[in-house]
Amino acid sequence: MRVPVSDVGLGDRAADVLRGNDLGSMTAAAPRLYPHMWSWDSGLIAVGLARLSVPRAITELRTLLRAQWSTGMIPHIVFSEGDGYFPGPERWGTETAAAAPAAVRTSGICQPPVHALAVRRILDAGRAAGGETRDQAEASVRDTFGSWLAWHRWLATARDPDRRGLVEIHHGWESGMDNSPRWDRPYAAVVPGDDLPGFVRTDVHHVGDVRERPTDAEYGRYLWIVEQLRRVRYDDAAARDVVGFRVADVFMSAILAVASDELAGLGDEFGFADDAAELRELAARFRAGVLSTVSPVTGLARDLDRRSGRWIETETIAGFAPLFCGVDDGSQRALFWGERWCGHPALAHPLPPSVSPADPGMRPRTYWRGPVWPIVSWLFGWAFERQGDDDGARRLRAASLRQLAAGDFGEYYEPFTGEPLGSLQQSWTAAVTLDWLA
Ligand code: 9WN
Repeated sequence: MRVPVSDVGLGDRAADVLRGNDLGSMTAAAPRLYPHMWSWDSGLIAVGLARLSVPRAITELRTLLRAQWSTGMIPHIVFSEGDGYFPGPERWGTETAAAAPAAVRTSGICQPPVHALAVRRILDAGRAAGGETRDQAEASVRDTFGSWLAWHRWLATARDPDRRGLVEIHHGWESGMDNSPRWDRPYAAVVPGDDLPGFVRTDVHHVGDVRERPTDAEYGRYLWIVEQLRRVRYDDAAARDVVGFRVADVFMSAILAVASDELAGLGDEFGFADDAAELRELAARFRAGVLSTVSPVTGLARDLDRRSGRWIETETIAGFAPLFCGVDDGSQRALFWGERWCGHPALAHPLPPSVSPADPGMRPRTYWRGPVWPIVSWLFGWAFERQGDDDGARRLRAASLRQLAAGDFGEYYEPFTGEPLGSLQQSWTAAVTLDWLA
């Protein structure tokens, strides 16, 4: 029995958050700020749902797959009927894209491929429950395996055309770490045209302090890229030519590597041996790609700006991509727990902030420029457990549950005070809490 008595109430509250944000067959990422389904959120939400109801977790992923494009891409937003989020479906205008689904409204870019981690978790939970639930979980793996494979293949071709083992992104939103300092230099080269249609932000109304969110100048660049992509109807090849932001994202590449291993394992079990072999090759290629980016000076992995050809030297959590995907020789693990990161003496909890607390540019309250994101801590805990580092996984779990104990389920947390920031009742924060408590 792993659940301490004091955490029982926390599990109930986390379940309430997921129920409260449930829109029927999809879960809103957050009650007000994000009233739609987001791709990587839904993967982690499904991990949490698997602890509450395996059939509901299966539904979540099926809803996401209904929005998959014919190219294999899984879009980063699947729009619900709700409104209040900008940019909404009209601004994205993906109905002109040949590959977009007809029946569902989506954005035109992607997010990190964490989904195979959820598929495995759902299968394990289904098998543990047994009976009809087990049958449903196994049938859903069999039915959806080809769709997940198509998603990974699309990333490995359209987004790694020269087979470097690094996923290229065309928008900071694709990384899931929107305004990380990783993207400052590439974004500096994105200059919105005079013909950028005007816009009114809604996000700033849903957080306590607008300074926690990206600036208006940042938003102008974000929307200019949407405009560039919309004008070429989100065609993959044309996008590479016109888009002002093209970066090889090292952390997304590491996620693709581990998720491809997960999918390969499922392929072996369900009789898709050739596909499993292809996925293992893909995992090896992206692991090698991740390793090729490590800075000899800092020991951290780097993103590569494909437009300027320059390495991006920032001290962010993404630098631990090799540790995450299991190609670390031990030095990154030491760095991770050391004083520049989780071992920094001023931290409220020994958890990895989005930017090193020792970096003078770190901004403890601003989104991806400093705060601790519980889902990031969960991803590293998941990876450590998989690598047999039970002690590392246990430390992240224990510190995270202390951080989450008040039950606000913040989107992100101030690293030095532990204050919840951004949206509260954020679905994926509640979901990973449930997984930690299971
Ligand atoms: C843009 C939903 C998403 C997360 C991202 C996070 C934030 C959106 C936004 O919210 O991004 O996609 O409007 O700020 O950065 O990781 O998936 O929770």
